[in-house]
Amino acid sequence: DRQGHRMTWNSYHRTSDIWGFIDYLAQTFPDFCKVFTIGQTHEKRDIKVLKISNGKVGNKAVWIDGGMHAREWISPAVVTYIINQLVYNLDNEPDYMQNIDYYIAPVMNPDGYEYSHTIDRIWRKNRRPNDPTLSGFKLCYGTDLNRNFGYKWGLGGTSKDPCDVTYGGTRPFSELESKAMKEFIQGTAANWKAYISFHSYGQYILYPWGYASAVTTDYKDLQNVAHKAGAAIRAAGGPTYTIGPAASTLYPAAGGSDDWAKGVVRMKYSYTIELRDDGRYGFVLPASYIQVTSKEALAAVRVIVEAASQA
Ligand code: ING
Ligand code: ZN
Repeated sequence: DRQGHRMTWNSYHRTSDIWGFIDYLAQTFPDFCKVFTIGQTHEKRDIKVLKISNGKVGNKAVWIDGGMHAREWISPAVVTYIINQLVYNLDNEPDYMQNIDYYIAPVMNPDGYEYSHTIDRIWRKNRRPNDPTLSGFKLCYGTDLNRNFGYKWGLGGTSKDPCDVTYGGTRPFSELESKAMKEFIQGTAANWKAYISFHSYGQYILYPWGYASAVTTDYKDLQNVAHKAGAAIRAAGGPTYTIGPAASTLYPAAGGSDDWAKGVVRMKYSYTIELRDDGRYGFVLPASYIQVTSKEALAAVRVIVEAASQA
């Protein structure tokens, strides 16, 4: 194909197209883009992170991920759109956007994502088989990666039954995907200032804590930036996103990646953004919404990155 990759933002793409896209960027712009294969899944798929950086010493670092939950297809689509904008249009972005080291993982759960394309459209978890003795000798697959991170793991909103959709795993970072992410983030000498995880659906901007109804000591900063991001989404033509601490705004859920990013890594601006829609289509959002949803998400990212650049 003429572009050297198969990515578009008019349809939902499989993992192979997404890896092909970021591999192409790293090959084409080697001074600016680098792909890290941070691990492999149970089904032996790569887990990849794209670093985008102008190489300036002193850049702050921002992590963005998508596709932690298989069925939330809008998330990898939006994250790849953001990658495309950062690589091809960074000159037209404000200075604070240019002087950042971005680490972007568009598909954190490739086994689940592929399964949702081929077998079960509403699959959420990864695809590792669980120990049947934990569930009355019934063989059930998958751990909820967003319950498997190691900060207040196993508290509210997480199931101990391997057959449930919110099964948190046998221990923190029991899963290859969450472990790969943890080890990469903690093993990279970056000046982490922001964490953004894209999920769907419901149109929320959530910040810690998710494990229980409590707030961080600096929650006012996170709340202010979230409100600015919400205003930027509306200014971009988007709907109103509901803003607040995750547990009290949506529901309690321990072991989330944003709680770990905040509580352990100390990334100051840690958010989970629930993209479109409000429930009309839910997880099965038509691909015709990719571009509008991506534009508003990018507007929110700009606000969070600006805050990160000043943190
Ligand atoms: N929602 C998130 C979930 O993992 C969430 C919401 C995130 C709650 C972080 C608490 C903390 O359940 C979706 N759609 O996955
Ligand atoms: Zn999700």
